[in-house]
Formats: sequence, C-alpha cells, structure tokens
Amino acid sequence: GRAAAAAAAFSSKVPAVANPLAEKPEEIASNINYHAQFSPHFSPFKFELEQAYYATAESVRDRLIRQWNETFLHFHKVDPKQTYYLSMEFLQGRALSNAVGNLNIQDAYADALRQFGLKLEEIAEQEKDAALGNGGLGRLASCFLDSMATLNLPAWGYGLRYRYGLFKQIITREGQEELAEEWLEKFSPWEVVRHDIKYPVRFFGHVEVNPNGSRKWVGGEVVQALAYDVPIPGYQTKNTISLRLWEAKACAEDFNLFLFNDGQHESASVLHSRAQQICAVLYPGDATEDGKLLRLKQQFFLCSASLQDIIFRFKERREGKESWTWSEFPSKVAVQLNDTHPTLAIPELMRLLMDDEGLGWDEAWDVTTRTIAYTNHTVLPEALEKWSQPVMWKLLPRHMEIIEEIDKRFAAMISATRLDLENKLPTMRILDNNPQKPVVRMANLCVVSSHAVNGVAQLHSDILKSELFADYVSIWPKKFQNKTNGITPRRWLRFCSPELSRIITKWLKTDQWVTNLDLLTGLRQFADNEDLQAEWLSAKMANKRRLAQYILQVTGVSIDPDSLFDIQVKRIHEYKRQLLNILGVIYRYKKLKEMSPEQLKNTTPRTVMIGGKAFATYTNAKRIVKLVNDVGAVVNTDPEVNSYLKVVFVPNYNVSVAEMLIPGSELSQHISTAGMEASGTSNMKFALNGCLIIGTLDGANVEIREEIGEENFFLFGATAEDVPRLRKERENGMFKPDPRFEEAKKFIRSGIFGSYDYNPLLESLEGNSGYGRGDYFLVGHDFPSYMDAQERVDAAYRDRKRWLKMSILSTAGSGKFSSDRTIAQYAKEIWNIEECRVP
Ligand code: T68
Repeated sequence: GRAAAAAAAFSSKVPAVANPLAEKPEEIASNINYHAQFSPHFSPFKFELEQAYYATAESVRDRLIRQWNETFLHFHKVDPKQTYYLSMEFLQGRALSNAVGNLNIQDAYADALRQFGLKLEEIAEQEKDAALGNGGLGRLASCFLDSMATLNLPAWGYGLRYRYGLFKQIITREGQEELAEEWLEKFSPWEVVRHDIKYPVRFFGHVEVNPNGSRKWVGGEVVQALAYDVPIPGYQTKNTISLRLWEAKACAEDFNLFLFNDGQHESASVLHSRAQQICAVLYPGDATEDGKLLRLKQQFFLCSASLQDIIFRFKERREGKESWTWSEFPSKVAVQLNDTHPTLAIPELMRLLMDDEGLGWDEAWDVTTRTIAYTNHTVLPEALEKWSQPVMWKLLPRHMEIIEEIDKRFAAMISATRLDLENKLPTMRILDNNPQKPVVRMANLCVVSSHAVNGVAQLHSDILKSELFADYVSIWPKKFQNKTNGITPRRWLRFCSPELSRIITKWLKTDQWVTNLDLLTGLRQFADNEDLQAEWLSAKMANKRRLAQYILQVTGVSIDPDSLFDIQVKRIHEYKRQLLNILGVIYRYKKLKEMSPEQLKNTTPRTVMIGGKAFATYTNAKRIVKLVNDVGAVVNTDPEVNSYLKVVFVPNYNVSVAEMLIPGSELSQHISTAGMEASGTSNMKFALNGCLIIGTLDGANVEIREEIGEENFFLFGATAEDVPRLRKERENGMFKPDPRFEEAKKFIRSGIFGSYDYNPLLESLEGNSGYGRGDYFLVGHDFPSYMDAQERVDAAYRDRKRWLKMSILSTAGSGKFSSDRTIAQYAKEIWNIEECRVP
C-alpha cells in the first residue's frame, strides 16, 4: 500500500545498494563503501582503520541478517524442540574474523579491503572484545553457541547485555589495576535491538491471595527487559542462531516530569537510574560475595525475561492449533542452566505456569522438572551459591513461597520413602534454616528440580557423585551425568592458526577435520615424518615470531623465538597455583645464577609467560600478579642469565590475547591442586595447537592425557584421591618440605625481587593449618615432583625430533575435545533435540 510506495520512492533516491550477498571483491568493496557513507557513525570523508572496521562489519552483518532471518523462519515453521542456554556470562571475543571465517568469505573480504589499501587482519584488530564473562564458564558458553549453530541445532543463548564487561587490567608499579571496559562506548555492529521484544520484570512487592485460593505477585517495582540479539553463524552452514541479551529499561511513565519541572532532577529519574544499574556491570565472579542484592536482581532479571520469551514463543507456535496442553511444553523446550547463576528460572517457571497460566502444582512441577537441566562447574565450597532467605523474601516473595514448598515436598518425600536418608536430610534440604544465617542452597534447588545434572569432565562428575551430591545419587541414580567440556576448533585452531591449519589439511588431504575433529587422528601415522615435522616447525616458528612481536609491543620485553615458550594463562587463583609456577621459575633463576658459562650453554633457554586477571579484592591473587612482574623485572634485566630465562607477565589476558598466545605456545601449565579444577578448557586449546602440557591429574587433563598418550604429557603431583590425606598429614605436622622449595622461598625473602612485602603470600605456604596458612593447595607437597617434571621438559625439548613428534601427537589426539562432540552429547543425552537445518 502507501508505505510500500513511499519506501520505493525513497529507495529510488539513494544509490543502488550493491548486492549484500556479493561474492566478487569489487562488489564487496562497493558494499563496504556504501556502509561507510550511509551507515555513518563518524564525520564524513574519513576512512581510517576504525571507520573501515565499522563499515566492513556492517557489510558482513548484512549477510548474517539474511541467513539469520531464514533460520528464524525455518525454526518457526518446523517447530522443533528447542534448547535455551541460560548463562550469566558469554565471553564472545571478537566477531568479525569469526564471521567471515564461518561464512567462508575471508578471501573475498581480504581482496575487497586490499582495494582500499587495507589488510583484513588489521581491520579485525580494531574490534573490542565482547567480554561479558569472567573465564572458563563464560567462554564455554560461547564455544557452545558456535557448535550449536554449526550442528544446525535449534538452540538459543540467553544472557545479559552488560554495559561494562570484564575490567581491563593494567600493570603498574603497584601491580594490577582495574579499569572499566566500555566495550559499547561507540557501538557494537553485532547486535540488533528488538524494540518490539520487551517484557516486564518485577522486584519486591507482595503476594495477593485471591478468593479462589490462587496467588498473585503484585506491587513493588517493574522494569522492562529489552532484547538485543547477536547473530551466531555456524561454520559453512546457513544456520545462524541468536544470542539474546537483555537490557533493563525503566518504563516511560517512571520518569516523573512533575518532579523534574520542580527542579528535583535526581529524584525525578531515580527509577531510571536504578533500572540502569541492573545491567551496568558484569559480576566479577570467581567465588566472591559482593553486591549481593544487585547480583540477585541480575540473576532474576535474566531468568524472568528469558522464560517469558520462551513461553511467548511456545504459545505463538501453538496459535491456531486445535488443541494443545502444557504437558507438551517439555517436548518443545529444554532449558540448560549454566551453573547455579540462573537457578531462579526454576521458581519463575513454576510461578508463570501456576499464577499466570492457571496450572496446579503437580502439573507445573512435572513440566518444570522435565524442562530444566543443570550443569555444575565447581566443587569449591566458597563458589557454591547460597542466598540469604530474608533478602530473597524481600526481593522475590512469591518465589520464596514456591521454594519453601519445593523444599517441604522434598523433605516429605524423603521421610515417606527413604528412612535411611533421614539423618542426611538437613544438608540435603534446599533451605538451610540456621537461625544465625538462614540461606537458600541454590545447587540443592537445582539438583532437586532438574531432570539432569552434569559435571564438566569425567573426574569432576565422579567427584560430584561421590562427594558434593552423593546423598542424592541413590534417589535418582540416572539423573547424574558427565559432559566433558570442549572448545570450538574454528576459533581455536582454524582461524587462530591458519598456518598450522593449512598443513593439517594438506596432510589429511581434507579440511573436514574442522567439523569432524576426530579426523585429526590421521596425523598419527605421520608423527615421525620429517617433512611434516619440518612444516610443523615452520608454522610453530611463524606463530612464535608473531607472538614475540606482540609481547614486545605490549610489554617492551624482547623474547627469543628460539627459546621454549612456556605459558600459563587463566584467572589468577590460589587453586590454579600460578604460585607454584613462579616459585619454580625463581628456583630455576637461582640455579642459572650459580652455573658456570659452560653449564649455562647446556641449559634449555625458556621464556615463561604468565597472564590472567585477579579479582579486584582477592588480595593473594593480586600479590601473585605483583610477584610475577617483580621477578620478570629482575630476571629480564640480568645480563648473566637473560638469554636463558625470561619471565613475562602478559597484561589484560582475554579471548583475543589467547588467540595470539595459544598458537605460539610449546609448553603450557595446567597445574591446579588435583580435584579442584572442574575441567579447564584452555588445556584443550593448547593441546589442539600442538602445545605440550605439564599438569596434574585434574579436570580434563586426565582425559587429555588418555587421548594423546601418557608419554606425551608431563605429569606430576598428588592425585585427587591423595589430597585429603595429605592435608591431614600436614595438619598433624608430618610434612617435610623439599630443600629446593625452601631455597626458592628464602630467595624471595632475601629481597632480591624488591621491597614489596611477600610475607603474607609465603606464609600461606607455611604452618600446618589456619586461615591463609597451612598450604591448603599443597604447593609445597607438589613442588619436588613439579621440578622433576620440568627437568623432563628441558630434556625433551633438547631433542627436537622427539619434541615435534610429541607436538604432532598432541594435536592428533585432541579430537575428543571439540565442543561439537560435547554439544552433540547434550543434544542427545539431555535435551533430546535434533538437527533442524535451513534448506
Ligand atoms: C570454570 N568456572 C571452571 N567460573 O573453573 C573450569 N564462578 O574448571 C571449567 O573448565 C569452566 O568453568 C567451564 O566448565 C568458572 O569459570 C566462573 O567464572 C564463575 C563466575 C561467577 C561465579 C563463580
């Protein structure tokens, strides 16, 4: 009608848009040029790197939007069972290089940009990382989205659109400092705001009881959840799924014009600023207890908005159908909780079903439990969420009623059917009614209310069954599963190391390994082949040189690409034992100082790189960062030894930095106290890139070692089974420290690394018990076997052929750790969903 005519008239006045799906570089160039002019974000007539990035990203986005809409329509038409992955974190990293890679248009775009005298890699580097996550848990969610799209699964991610992502780390004389990371400062070309998708989310208020006995949550404050969608393209498929991120907005009528006109500007907009706080910052996770109420609000906001959206879609797809029932819901919807952070999805689904849709308790409970599944990512007691009951009653009164009822019914069920478990009941219950500190145990709520509970590596899942959730296992033996984590081979090999990828494709005579990673085993037969080894080495060297350039640029330290590149990058945490690493380095430094020039020549030169962010109030973690930097400052400027040892703290570790470090690594350290790292995922990325691992029998290390062969893994340290006994022995004063360990500590105390007070850190390793003492993480116990393993590393590296063979075998044995395998298992064993490919 008229609108269409107006649109046609308008479009005749603007220059013809180049075909957005153009394949030819000239057409793509004109497309980019179009965006530079007509999607302006800057003053006209500028086309520098930044402008070029935005125009290129928008041109790529045009293509994504086409596939994305098709995917959405297709899912709508087929109406398959769909999975919703609820996560407080998504660590997406950069999108441009990933998108052109997945769409297989990188060469065309590189050619197009060359016409402007620009390099695609340089343009891609302009992009800021989307760092809406802290570490492994958030990155896992992002790898999962990539696999869900690539496997053509009907799946969707839900998260929050934090204005400030994870902080930016800078290193000063004081150690780590945190700066706000405003990744949205300019704007993100990778999100589309959906002004039509909005849901009210309530906080506080009270419960009203109707005459018929039904209950309704009313009053309090209401904010709007507004949807921002991020397209997630699959690899070489049309399927492009969504990551839906919610933003909190006040309702328009919440702005008090009367107060404002009266000059009371602040009070006029108090609801607006309160709404804005909800999505202002990412909770700086990793097991701390901060900003309680706001964190709880964030969690509920995610759960409520997502479930309203899921229910809306379910009903929309049922529209016009003769008859349907709510019992069909679990055959159309699977909800996966990424850790306990979105646990409130359980009572929220119950509330929506009972109070809004009129279901009875039993029916609502049946639907809820068949819909929801829960993944656990930690056994650390301090990271198990427990919310204060009074706080919850205030913020979410109706949900607390529901949680109380779930708890009551669970207890009744145990009393009625399992007398043998009565004495376990107090710790199994959801509510801990300790009058001093009554709390809700979120993990217990998840276990009781989910149809599946999984750990993230075999060892971790075994520990869940034998310890954390042991009491529940006999009630629901089949509920507990393992889903060993995985990583996407696209970002973590194909795109971050094109050199190595090319060689792999050449030797396997196929590039199918990118979506069928098990094919890498085909490299095993060539592990001794001198030609492959030579090519392998040259790819590694190229990656090492690129990394050395980067290190020089960000730290000013020049490192030798011929030295062994030894890397440990992950959040700084005592259980991850960066302290063990640096103590080892300190011991190595001391020994080098004592060597004759002749002896020095026989050592293996090493460059040790350590990176990671410490939570802002985690003092010991920050002390570790400081120590690494101080050791580096001394060692790197010591002319006697600095051609044999360099120590670099890599600042601001994030996804993009990882993409630079991992391909250039030769040895990586995964050295947590056994039983404490649920899985680890960077261990998989390093192994996939032909990097050897020095590590403990912890998390996924166990399975990696199984896959690549024990002779290709530098193992050391106590086992998870030993740990409790070793801690006991220590408490009883039975621990005898190794002289090398004492020597390293003494060297620090000598003041050689400066005047900073390292005593609190060293004291944590000493004494037999007590808070912050008694070496809870067994650094002292594992130190000697760690040093022995390091000697084996040095010896192996001196034998180039042997090392290269081990490196090839690492890659060859990494097939299992594709997130495609992990997601296929979730799809089959938990979600019961199937492929839904866009034709
Ligand atoms: C990690 N957990 C595990 N948590 O530590 C790691 N915590 O072993 C595992 O490989 C990974 O999850 C994926 O399964 C985290 O990263 C957090 O970041 C976190 C965030 C908020 C609160 C507590």
